[in-house]
Amino acid sequence: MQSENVNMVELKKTVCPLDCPDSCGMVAKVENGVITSLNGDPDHPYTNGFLCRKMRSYHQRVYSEDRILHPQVRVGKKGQGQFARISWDEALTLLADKLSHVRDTYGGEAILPYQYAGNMGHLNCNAGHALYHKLGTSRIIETICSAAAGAGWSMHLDKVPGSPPEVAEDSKLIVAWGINVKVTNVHFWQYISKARANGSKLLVIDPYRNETAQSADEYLQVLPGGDGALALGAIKSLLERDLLDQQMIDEQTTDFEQLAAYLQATPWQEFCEQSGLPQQEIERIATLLQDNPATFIRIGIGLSRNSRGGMSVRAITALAAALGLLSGQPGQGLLYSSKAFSGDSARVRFPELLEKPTRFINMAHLGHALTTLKDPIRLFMVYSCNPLSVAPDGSMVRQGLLREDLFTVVHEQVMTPTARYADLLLPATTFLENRDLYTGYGHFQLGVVNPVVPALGEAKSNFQLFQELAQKLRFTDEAFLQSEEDRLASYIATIEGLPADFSYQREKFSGWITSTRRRLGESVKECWNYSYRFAAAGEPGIPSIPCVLKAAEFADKDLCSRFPFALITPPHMDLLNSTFGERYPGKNGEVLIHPEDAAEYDIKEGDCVRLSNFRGKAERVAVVTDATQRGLLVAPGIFWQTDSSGTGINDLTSQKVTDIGEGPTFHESRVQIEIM
Ligand SMILES: Nc1nc2c(c(=O)[nH]1)N[C@H]1C(S)=C(S)[C@@H](COP(=O)(O)OP(=O)(O)OC[C@H]3O[C@@H](n4cnc5c(=O)[nH]c(N)nc54)[C@H](O)[C@@H]3O)O[C@H]1N2
Ligand SMILES: Nc1nc2c(c(=O)[nH]1)N[C@H]1C(S)=C(S)[C@@H](COP(=O)(O)OP(=O)(O)OC[C@H]3O[C@@H](n4cnc5c(=O)[nH]c(N)nc54)[C@H](O)[C@@H]3O)O[C@H]1N2
Ligand code: SF4
Ligand SMILES: [Mo]
Repeated sequence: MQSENVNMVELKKTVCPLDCPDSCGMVAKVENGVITSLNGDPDHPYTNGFLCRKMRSYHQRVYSEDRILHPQVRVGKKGQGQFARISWDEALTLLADKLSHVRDTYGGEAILPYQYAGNMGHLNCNAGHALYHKLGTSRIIETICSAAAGAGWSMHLDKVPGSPPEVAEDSKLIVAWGINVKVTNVHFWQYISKARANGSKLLVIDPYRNETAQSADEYLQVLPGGDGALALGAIKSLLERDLLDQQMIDEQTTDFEQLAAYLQATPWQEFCEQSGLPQQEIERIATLLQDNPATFIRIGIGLSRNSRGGMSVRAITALAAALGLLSGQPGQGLLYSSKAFSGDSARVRFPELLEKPTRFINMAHLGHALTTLKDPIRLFMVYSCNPLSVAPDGSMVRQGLLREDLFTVVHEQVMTPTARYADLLLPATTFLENRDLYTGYGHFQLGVVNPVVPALGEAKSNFQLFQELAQKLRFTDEAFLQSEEDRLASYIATIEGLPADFSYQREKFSGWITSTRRRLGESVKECWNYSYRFAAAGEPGIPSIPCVLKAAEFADKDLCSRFPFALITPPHMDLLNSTFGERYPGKNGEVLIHPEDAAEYDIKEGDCVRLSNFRGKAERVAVVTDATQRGLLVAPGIFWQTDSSGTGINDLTSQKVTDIGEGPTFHESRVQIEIM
């Protein structure tokens, strides 16, 4: 911490807590106890002084009238958002009684905790698990974001960390594959810029010409879900032309011959049909990659949010391995997630408190869990998450939240669409009021921060809430007696990736720790003693080698004839998933439609349109553009459900899951479109 005038103005360091690969270092200016500005930390090696525009004004959110600052109980009908203030003691007593009652009457599994990464701090993100384990609640499988991509990566690369992003600075070709760097990973752009200043090219592979593609040297328009076919087609092309380095493959990988046999035996037609690209185009991309040994592939999570998502990631890692991009030469890289640090999650989640195993519920199946699940959920407890907006099949989630026999608890900062359905609403702190530990998944830095300002109103951090609730329930296990410092110290002691001389001392710690798991100038084989495996033993029914798959909902003839458009729902520049939705009241967002489709449906730029399918409907404003392809609608951003429409984009998405990892398929819905 630096100080200019100790009593009046302070500059305090913190870290952005949002679910974003950049995990920025920030500097908050505090004047007379009030935060007056937020900037990127110039000392942070990845942030380099720059913050995205969403976060530069976050302090306004902290002090805004939208903040929930006191515990409240519902007084109106479910979903109306009418509440009456109560004290914390009343709130904790009510909640402790409800939890005990539900557990004693229906069993612990009738309680469903639901949290995600509204706050990525290790302390607060995992704050509820100890209590849930102790109560024997149902447990969620945390699939909603990267389960498919993660499963795809680990099938072939196990725990191998991604390449450091700064390696891309020396690349000659950077591939942004299913990632909208300019929107979702803005700090990676600095390396792209530097590389391009030295003659490097940027290739974007995406179903629509997103913000990043518009600034790229080359854009390749793939069919949604067609990436596996493209990546495998590229290997096939190199194989057929005998352009692969067999010696490198023998030294650094295993089982290539199995993949080669499959590729040789499979006709080109399959690769072309599924990717939507002619053979010559796939061959041209293969040649481009082969001609640029210094290639860095940045894999996004976007390409994994469909029925073939895990396979797409698998196939791209296979292409990278076949090209020798795991060799560690300058500019060579493959990054999906940095996996820079890994700690023992038991130190923050305490699975040992669970007396006997309890049922798991996939986050993607929330609609089902709240409506038709046998042995129903009676108490639903949400924190760091806005499931009514972000979970797939939103109309089923809403039906569940309307159940009179469901008691819903929401711990929130602002009145989200989910919070409006709470029976008990609890005020949450923001990261600027918290102490926590953050590690990024797009870079290799770790930071521990103190609160920048004290908690506003009666807001409590997740950690504080659950510790106090445990006290109310008279739980005396060590986990519930720990202070923030106890838990942080216990967890940090298990983190891999910290320098050997690192010591955690609360008062002295500030700044950034760079992971020792950063691979520079070494191959994956040399660094991790790991050979890339082209064939991996997966679950039953999962092919061991990457292969071409056909789509599920997108190719369902029954659905295609009723719902002629494919829909993908990628992120928006000004939102972070649904966070910041309160800044855009009444806004439904836009939908991109190709000019020829628009002409056929007589849709003009700016028309209000209704997208619908058998799950539900959502309203958007039409943008007529050839940035998208024929037959594909693109609806960026999870804007909050508006009072007028009552629905959001996830009313259209399905509870179907990905090929591996059980992830949601946010980018694979069939819909129809009409003018309103
Ligand atoms: N501004 C902003 N930043 C964010 C977020 C946000 O909401 N807003 N969300 C954050 C979170 S939680 C996450 S997980 C990350 C996600 O960020 P990304 O990894 O970028 O993933 P997505 O955002 O789902 O989609 C990125 C791109 O994938 C494309 N895509 C969709 N389907 C396919 C496909 O089948 N193939 C290919 N090649 N491309 C496809 C989309 O069109 C989009 O351009 O971003 C984080 N950062
Ligand atoms: N259609 C579609 N749906 C998607 C996606 C998509 O691309 N398309 N992306 C998916 C992805 S990748 C993700 S990760 C999920 C994310 O979904 P969520 O995890 O729900 O993330 P957010 O929408 O950012 O909402 C987080 C909420 O937590 C609150 N919050 C923040 N910090 C704290 C805290 O410390 N304590 C408490 N109690 N609350 C806090 C915020 O105010 C905010 O309302 O959405 C998924 N949904
Ligand atoms: S949302 Fe991402 S880019 Fe923006 S400040 Fe946070 S970590 Fe940085
Ligand atoms: Mo995510």
